[in-house]
Amino acid sequence: MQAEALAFAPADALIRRAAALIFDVDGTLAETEELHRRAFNHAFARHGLDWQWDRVVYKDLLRVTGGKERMRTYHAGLGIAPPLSDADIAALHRIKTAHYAELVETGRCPLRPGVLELLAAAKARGQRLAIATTTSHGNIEALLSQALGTNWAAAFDAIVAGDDVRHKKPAPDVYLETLARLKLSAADCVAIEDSANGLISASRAGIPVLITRSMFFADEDFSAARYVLGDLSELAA
Ligand code: XBP
Ligand code: MG
Repeated sequence: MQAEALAFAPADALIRRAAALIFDVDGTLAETEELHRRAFNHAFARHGLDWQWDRVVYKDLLRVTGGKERMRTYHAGLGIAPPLSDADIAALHRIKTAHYAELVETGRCPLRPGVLELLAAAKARGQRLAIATTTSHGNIEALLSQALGTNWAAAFDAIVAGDDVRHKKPAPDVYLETLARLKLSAADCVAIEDSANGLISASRAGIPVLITRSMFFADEDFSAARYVLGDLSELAA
């Protein structure tokens, strides 16, 4: 076996012996955050706000999970006006989500390298698949119906989104709910993530984590993860 393959052999073993693979969505299945960022800016312009989140600002704001929470945090940081009402935030998020779906539906957000192959290999091994994400069911549908076809959900035994739980990542809620729906113990699963918040969330649920570095989190400290890969194509074919 080549030296680089040996370097990932343990990651392969962790993946292959899991009863279930639990996938994060944004940044893990696909590099969606750049489209989210553009969708936020579209919503701000449509709402008459002169906010424009460039990649530097957005990278910092990604420490806040949840689009609505992210906008509220940004506005609070401006400290220049009364806080946006919940109705304003909800209206902005509806515009943003609709535009995000349009961007995804143009096919501009393919699955990351190795994702399709791992999904197929896991199914072939009889492993179960699940999703544990902060984003909404609508955003998951837009992305995966485009990438996997309209029947994409049939491949997953549990799909838990941000609005299904009280507390978003880094709280463990979304992973605990996924384990409950799978009726599996944390040690029998592997979480595949791309962010520090996702790593903390899955770790608090007791689930071993494999990180794939994504566009906005390329330089994060993932020392608490079991393994860190560039992307899933580094796993054995
Ligand atoms: C990433 C998030 C989401 C997205 C934006 O979720 O934190 O908030 O950035 O989507 P994950 P929404 O990595 O857990 O998939 O605007 O729908 O929140
Ligand atoms: Mg993510």
